[in-house]
Amino acid sequence: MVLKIYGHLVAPCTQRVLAVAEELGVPYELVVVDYTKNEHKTLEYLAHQPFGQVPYIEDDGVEVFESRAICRFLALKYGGVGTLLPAQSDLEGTARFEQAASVELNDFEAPMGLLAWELRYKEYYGLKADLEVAKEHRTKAESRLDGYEAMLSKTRFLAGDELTLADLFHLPYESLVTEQEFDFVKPESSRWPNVARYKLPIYARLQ
Ligand SMILES: N[C@@H](CCC(=O)N[C@@H](CS)C(=O)NCC(=O)O)C(=O)O
Repeated sequence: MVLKIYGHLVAPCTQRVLAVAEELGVPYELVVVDYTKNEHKTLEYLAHQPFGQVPYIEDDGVEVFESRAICRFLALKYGGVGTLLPAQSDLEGTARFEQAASVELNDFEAPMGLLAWELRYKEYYGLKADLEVAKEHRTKAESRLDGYEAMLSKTRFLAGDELTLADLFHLPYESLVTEQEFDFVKPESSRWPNVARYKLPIYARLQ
């Protein structure tokens, strides 16, 4: 049976899973869970995703929720080991990968998720964006990019010189950083030239 991804196209965590399925070339069906209609809070849905969030997947009888766990599962199952995920025997590669994945979750997703909530998703719930709060999240996100710049001055991608899932995990916020005009469009004039250089091959995957 084809992989089923239960989620919503506008949800960053669903976009993350879709991007990785596309990268691995795995056929899938997107089953739309309309969270603007609270479909993710029904008892039936909660039996699959106990936090009432999207996405979760069902693949040959295996159910997984948490977007990054899903991506790891897909990479393990569909040929991503040795490319998007280091082989288990590669101790240093695994450590570098987990380091990069942790940076994405704690130093990128944390402020960007709050910024996205303020500027994009509040309106789905009939709430108004608070631009002062958004500014604080943006400042925090920018300060984290200084750390990215230091890491990316040493390696081409976050976990080394090859692209991994840790890089792809950043994809859902591409349109937000573009819309917010974060200063990493042109490597030659950016405050973070290595981040600017880094983002190009990753974001090219969205075209
Ligand atoms: N850590 C979870 C987060 C999932 C999550 O927060 N999903 C959001 C959409 S990106 C959601 O369902 N929000 C609606 C809600 O929490 O009610 C993951 O990575 O899958």
